[in-house]
Amino acid sequence: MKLLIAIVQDEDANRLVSELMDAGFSVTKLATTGGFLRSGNTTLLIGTDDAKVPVVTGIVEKVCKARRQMTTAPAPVGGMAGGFNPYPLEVTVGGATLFVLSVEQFVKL
Ligand code: 2BA
Repeated sequence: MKLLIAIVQDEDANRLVSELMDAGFSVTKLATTGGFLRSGNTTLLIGTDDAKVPVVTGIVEKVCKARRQMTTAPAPVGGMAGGFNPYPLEVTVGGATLFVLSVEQFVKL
């Protein structure tokens, strides 16, 4: 068995959960925050058989879109004063960040 951890954009999350559930997968949805943008994203936990992992990744790939986003993440500046100043930066977020973990044991009590 595998546990897939999928970090996706909030805009894609509801449709992704619906498509996964329609395909027969169990899903847990968590509200999370990206460390770089410090803005909300969604993390899904999906436990499934090894053989079905490609089905899950296929659905994630179909639903989750890459988007460009502006940020004012703090970045280091030079000069005598040094320190951190915010400056605008454009980044491409997503489609999705996926981790696939082997599950040692799966128990429902
Ligand atoms: P954030 O950390 O908010 O990152 C959002 C986007 O900012 C990233 O998109 C990437 O394009 C950019 N970015 C992140 N760190 C950067 C840096 N040090 N310098 C320049 N640009 C940077 P994605 O790569 O698609 O990641 C989307 C979200 O997935 C991330 O949100 C984070 O919540 C999660 N994530 C991505 N890689 C991860 C990893 N290795 N471990 C844990 N979470 C991860």
